[in-house]
This record gives sequence, structure tokens and C-alpha cells, in this order.
Amino acid sequence: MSGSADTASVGATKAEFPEVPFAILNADGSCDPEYRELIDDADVVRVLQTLWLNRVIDQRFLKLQRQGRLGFYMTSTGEEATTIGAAYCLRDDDPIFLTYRELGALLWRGVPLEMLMNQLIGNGQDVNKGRQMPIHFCFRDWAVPSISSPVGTQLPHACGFGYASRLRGTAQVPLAFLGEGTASQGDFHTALNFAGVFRTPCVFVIRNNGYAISTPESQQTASESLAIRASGYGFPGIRIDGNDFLAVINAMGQAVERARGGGGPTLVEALTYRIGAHSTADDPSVYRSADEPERWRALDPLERLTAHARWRGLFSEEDERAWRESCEARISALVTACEAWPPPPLETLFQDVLRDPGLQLRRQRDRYLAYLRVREPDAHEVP
Ligand SMILES: Cc1ncc(C[n+]2csc(CCOP(=O)(O)OP(=O)(O)O)c2C)c(N)n1
Repeated sequence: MSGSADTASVGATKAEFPEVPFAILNADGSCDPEYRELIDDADVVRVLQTLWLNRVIDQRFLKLQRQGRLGFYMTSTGEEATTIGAAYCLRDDDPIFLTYRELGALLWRGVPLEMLMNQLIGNGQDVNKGRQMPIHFCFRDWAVPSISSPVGTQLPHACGFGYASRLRGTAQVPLAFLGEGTASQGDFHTALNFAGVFRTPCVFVIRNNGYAISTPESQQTASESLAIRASGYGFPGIRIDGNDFLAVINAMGQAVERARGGGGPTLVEALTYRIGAHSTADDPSVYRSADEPERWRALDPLERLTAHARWRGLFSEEDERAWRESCEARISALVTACEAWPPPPLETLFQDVLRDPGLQLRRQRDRYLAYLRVREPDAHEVP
């Protein structure tokens, strides 16, 4: 991995933030006794099950896209310790400002699988009426605001939410994810400067997965780390092993507690790796060698948490096989059910955008509905 134990607390202000180890899990899955208490046995199993579910969904939807049954997909394989671990440390009402690569956070939050699939497929049951690209989720009831395609826009939103949370006295702590490429965007500076000046409760988590599409991290920044940038904004930044679930929840737990207690924001840089392509529209073989992802498989967060579970005497190979098969079966049944729904009716294009669409749009809508009635008589009602 590109980090080392000495870079663990680069940028951290020791008076404000306790020492955070870079990694906690040993190669054989063991850990020091003081860290075992970070998570109980039941949760180790639940997290592993969520990790497996994430993988099964990634594999299945990648295939569906290749079969022409889905427009687009983006995997998060290899980054799940960071995505699930960060969400693990939140309260249910803490909003998660996502990018497109944090399916694990949604799974941990408990968004029903059917709602996720409806969005991916873009059928008439999708809460967003098929208006967003697949994987650009929005689930208000789970405190998940809409994902935006322009990278970085979620960051000012998150610190604004943190500011509002303090004014309202709700003690909610927004979590904002970003990739390391997005740390080069202007919105990163805007958000972190605002968060620092106003000490907004907020945790920013950089999934440093090595690439922004084809741009490697080495061409993204000349800084020795991204975590160190936080000190320029006046708050702590810590770099951790993002493939070590225990290291993630240890750092995140402290950052969230600190924010909730009025201590202000934290920047967490989680070193991880994007095992798959950027998206289904990308071919990584043109910019990285085939053995690079293979080398990272040795640090796979799933393998490492599995080794930890076995060290605790949990989640046997048989449990793992049974769980994987049950995930496969659940996803198959859901895909069949979600593909059977028709797409959103075309007239829904005009709904839920403006309270009063105005004369111009009303005319356009009426002309369009008249056209649909000719094209498909009986199928369309005036909304
Ligand atoms: C403002 C903006 N510029 C460019 C893009 C095109 N784009 C989409 S994803 C991406 C890479 C982002 O990389 P990173 O932040 O490292 O996240 P990762 O995809 O690695 O998770 C780019 C450049 C965009 N969506 N928005």
C-alpha cells in the first residue's frame, strides 16, 4: 500500500485528536486486545455479511450491464471497509453525502435492496422516477441526499448541513465521502475552509483508491498526503489503512464523537484501491498493469475481516458459503421482480420539478401528452 505506519497521524493536532494507528489488523487476522472491543462478535458477522452482499451486487450488476440490461454501473469492490466502516460509526439520522462508489454505506444504513435495484434499473417503482443515472441514489427516508455527477458538490452541502445541525441543536453529524481526485476540485477547498472557520460538525472521508478514472494519485497532488491538508484549514486530518475495517471504525468513531461533542470537523484519508474499472465505460488495461490489482487482492478488506472473524472463532467457511448463496438467490429473485416493472410513464417527466410549472411548460406538457395519446392511445392519462 502507498502509506506506512509513520504517516498515521500526518496533519493531526495531537491536543485535539488522539493518536490514531494507521492499521490495527495483523496479517493473521489478530489484533491487540485493546482494539478487539471496538466491535462485538455479532457486528463482525453483520459487517462481513454486508461486505459479501456488496460484492455479490457488484458482480451481478456488472454482468447485467454487459448483457445490455442496465445502462451503466460502477463497482466499489475493494473499498468496502472504508464505505461500510464510515457508515457503521453514524447514528441513523446522520446524513451521508455520497459519491457513486459507496454502495456499502447504503447497505449498512439499511436501504431496502428492492429500492436500490429499482433505481439501478430505472423502473416505474424508482423513487426518483428513473431520472438519475444508475448508482446516483437518493433516499430521503434514510438521510441520504441525492448523489450528483459533478464531483465535489456534495462537500459544501455536507458542511452546510453540519452548520444547520448546530443551529437547530439536532447534534446530527454529516458524513461526506469523496475520492482523492475530487480533493483537487474547488469545492473541496470551499467546504473544508468553511468547515474549519465555522467549526461545523462534519467528517470528510477521502477514499484514496489510487486513481481518478485514469489519473494516478501521483499526478493528482505533490503533497505528501491528503490528510495533511486539513492542518491548513485548522482541523485534524488523519491517514489510515482504509482496507482495515478496525482501523476505519477506530478513526471514524473518534471523528464522529468529536464532531457531535462540538469539537468541529475531521478529515480522514483512507488508503484503499479500486480493484475494478472506474465504471462500465472504462477500460483500465490502457493505463495500469494487470498485476497491479492482483497485488492489491492480498490486502482485500473482505479477506482481512474474514481472517479477523476466524481469529475470533466466527463465520466459518460453511457460514460464508451459505451466506454467499443466500445473497445470490436474493439478488436473482429481486432482479427478476424489478425488471418486470414497466419504466416510469413518460408524462412523469413533468412532475415534481416545479410547484407551478408556468404557462410555457404547461403548454409543452399538454402538447407532449397530446402526442403520446396519438402514439399510444389509452396508455397515458393527464397527470
Ligand atoms: C466536476 C467534474 N469534473 C469531471 C467529472 C468527470 N469525472 C467523473 S468521476 C471522475 C473521477 C473522480 O475520481 P475520484 O474523486 O478519485 O473518485 P473515484 O472515481 O476514484 O472514486 C471524473 C473526473 C465530473 N463528474 N465532475
